[in-house]
Amino acid sequence: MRRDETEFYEKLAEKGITRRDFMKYCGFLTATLGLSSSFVPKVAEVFAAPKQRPPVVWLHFAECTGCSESLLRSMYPWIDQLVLEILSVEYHETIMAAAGHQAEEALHSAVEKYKGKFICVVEGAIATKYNGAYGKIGGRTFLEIAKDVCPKAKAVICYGTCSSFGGVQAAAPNPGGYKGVSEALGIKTLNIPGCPPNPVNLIGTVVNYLLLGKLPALDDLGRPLFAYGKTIHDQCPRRAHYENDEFVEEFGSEEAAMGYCLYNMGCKGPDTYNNCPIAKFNDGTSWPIEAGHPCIGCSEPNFWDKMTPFFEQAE
Ligand code: FSX
Ligand code: SF4
Ligand code: F3S
Repeated sequence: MRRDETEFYEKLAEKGITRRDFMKYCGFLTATLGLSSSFVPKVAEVFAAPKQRPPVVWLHFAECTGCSESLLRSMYPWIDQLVLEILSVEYHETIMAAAGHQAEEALHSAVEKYKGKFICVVEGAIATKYNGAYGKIGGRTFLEIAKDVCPKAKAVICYGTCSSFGGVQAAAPNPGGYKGVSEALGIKTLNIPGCPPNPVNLIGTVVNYLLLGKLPALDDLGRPLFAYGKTIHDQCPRRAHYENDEFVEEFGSEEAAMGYCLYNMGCKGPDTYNNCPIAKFNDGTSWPIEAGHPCIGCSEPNFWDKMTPFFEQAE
């Protein structure tokens, strides 16, 4: 084992994480990426013996910060360690110590130093009406900051529905003219929607990039196909209750088995592309439909307008 790899496993051990736990996570990540299990050791190596750590500038615009929280807290308590192992986060308002002018300076110098090389991760939507007056940081509008930073990045990853498609602040009547980054700037972005998105899909995207040297294949809305290639309904275990004869028999009739499905409660699973049934949240504990709540379509464009009322089906 290489020395840096030994150090990596020692660091994990200090956090109470065994090599076995780590390999289990790598297996989960490999399966999420749609790669065969022979890739598990290679995925582990991306973390344990990184050959490169791409610099990252992480921007926040109009949002609730649930996206960062989902990444840094809820899943595996040590996921933050893994993220910092493979990425060199140069600027991130939520986790950095700098504030005020110091923070502005940190952003400016990171962008100049890594021009053309850094990955820009964006959370939150951009106000476009009235020259972007609805959202400012340090006297500059979100629009000005995004126009300055995003074109200098090697790739722009929109993490969450807000930066991908506009999200809650773009809901009608949308007085600030909020838009997702791609639409606001007229650039191509890689989108990882969800409100919040699932951290495994961001980590999977980065691991794909480090392992295979390219970003994953995307659909026409810029979403990685490994995560957004199927609808929630395509993968929903509640379907089994009315599509499997044994369950139907157990329930007494197909109609009774259908009652287990949340469609009549307004479930938007048939119109929503995401991998929640497989990836789940909170260390694989559960996800909305498993917990008894219909899918509200939180990863689809304009879901606040298109998917409401959440608890009714459209006529
Ligand atoms: Fe939006 Fe994220 Fe929902 Fe919140 O940054 S996707 S409101 S979980 O925080 O952008
Ligand atoms: Fe489809 Fe929703 Fe019913 Fe699951 S609960 S089978 S996603 S309609
Ligand atoms: Fe969102 Fe539906 Fe998944 S509400 S979290 S896309 S189950």
